[in-house]
Amino acid sequence: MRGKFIVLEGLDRSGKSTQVDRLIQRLEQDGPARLQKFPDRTTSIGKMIDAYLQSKTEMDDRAIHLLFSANRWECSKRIREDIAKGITVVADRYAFSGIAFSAAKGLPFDYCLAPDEGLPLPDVVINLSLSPEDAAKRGQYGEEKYETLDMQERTRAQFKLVAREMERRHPGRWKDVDAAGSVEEVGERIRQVVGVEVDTELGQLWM
Ligand code: 2DT
Ligand code: MG
Repeated sequence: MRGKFIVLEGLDRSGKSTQVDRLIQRLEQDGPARLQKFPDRTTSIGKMIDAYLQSKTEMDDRAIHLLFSANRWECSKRIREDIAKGITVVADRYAFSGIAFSAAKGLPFDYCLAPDEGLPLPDVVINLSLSPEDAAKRGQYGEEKYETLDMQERTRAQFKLVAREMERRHPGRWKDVDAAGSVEEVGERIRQVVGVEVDTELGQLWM
C-alpha cells in the first residue's frame, strides 16, 4: 500500500512545526513516515530562498514566487518515490503557503496558482487556524521577511481564498483545525482528521 501525503499549513505561531513533529512520531508507530519542510532550505534553490527570507538579497516578487515553486518541483520526485514505497510524507507548508503569501503581496491569485499545477496532490491538508487575538498572545514575531502583523493579516485573508479554491478543485481534502488550546488538544484534533484512507493513486494538484 502506498504512503499518504499529508500537508500542514498555517500562519506563523500556529504551532505547525510542533504538531508536524508530533504527528510524524505518532505515524511512525504504524509505518515509515518522514518530514518534508517547505521551503527546503538545503538545496541550491532553497539557499536562494533562505537568503531572501533573511533579507540578505532582494528579489522580484514573481522571481521569488517561482523559486518557491521550483523548490517544490525539485523535491517532488522523491516525494512520489517515497509514497510509492509506502512511506508517508508529512509536509510542513506546501503550495498553499506559496499562493497565500505571494497573493498577500499583491500578485494575481491565478498567477500564483499556476506554477504548482501537476505537483503531487495532498491526501489531506490540515490548516491550523488561529484568531489574530490568540496569535498575538503567543508573543513576538521573528525577524524574517513576512513576519509582521500586516503581512500575517493579509496572508490570513488569502488562506481563506486558497481553502475555497482547494474545495472547488479537490473537494473534501482541506481541513480547518482550531489551533487554540494546548499542544495535546490540538494534536488530538489533528489525529481525528488525519485518519483518511487512501485507496486511490496519488493525484496531481489542480488537475
Ligand atoms: P518557514 O518559516 O516555515 O520556514 O517559512 N513561504 C513559504 C512563501 O512565501 N512561499 C512558499 O511557497 C512557502 C513554502 C512562508 C518561511 C516563509 O516562507 C513563506 C514563511
Ligand atoms: Mg518562519
